[in-house]
Amino acid sequence: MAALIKSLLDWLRSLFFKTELELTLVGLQNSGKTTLVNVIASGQFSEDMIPTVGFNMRKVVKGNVTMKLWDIGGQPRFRSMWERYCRGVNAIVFVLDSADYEKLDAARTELRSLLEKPQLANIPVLVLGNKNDLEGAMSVEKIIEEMNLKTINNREVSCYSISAKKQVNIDITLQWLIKKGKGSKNTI
Ligand SMILES: Nc1nc2c(ncn2[C@@H]2O[C@H](COP(=O)(O)OP(=O)(O)OP(=O)(O)O)[C@@H](O)[C@H]2O)c(=O)[nH]1
Ligand SMILES: [Mg+2]
Repeated sequence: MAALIKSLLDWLRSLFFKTELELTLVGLQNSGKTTLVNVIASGQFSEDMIPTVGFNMRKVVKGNVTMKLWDIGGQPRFRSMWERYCRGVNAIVFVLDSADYEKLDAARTELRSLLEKPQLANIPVLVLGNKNDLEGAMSVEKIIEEMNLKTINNREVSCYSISAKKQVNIDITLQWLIKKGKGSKNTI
């Protein structure tokens, strides 16, 4: 009964309240950031992707939720831009290719140096181990260990294993993200 009342209240609230949130996707090149944005925006997966030059901004409206997604290029020459685009957002999404062991060291270093920036203090971080459809992809536990996520403090950190290609765990990813917009940026 309590669950029923809660879902009824959530539904009523959704009629009156709009959630706006601003998110930035970072992570090394080829990890699947643009693919994920496309999947969130339109459910479309494409094998033939062009590396992002600079950044893209996509505005996505899902029901009463409006998301502004900043998708930044992951090649080394664009990484110095990451911090600027992460300032003031509701959450930072760090996308990792969970089957690419060769780039793991670089991914760990880049995440660490980004989170050291004083301007980004306290912004929640969601680490997404993408491409879990590939053989040998790391589990969430392995990603937490390899990316030293337990040593990150003073901010909320979560980690999911996803596949943008097969649309695995995109729902829980969106739920997590949408919650970050609640409270701070709700408008009637
Ligand atoms: N198997 C598999 N391939 C994926 C998945 N997500 C993305 N890819 C592929 O990974 C490649 C790179 O994807 P992009 O979305 O361009 O990667 P990106 O992180 O935006 O790369 P940059 O823009 O260079 O930073 C493409 O060939 C995608 O089709 C996934 O979940 N599984
Ligand atoms: Mg891209």
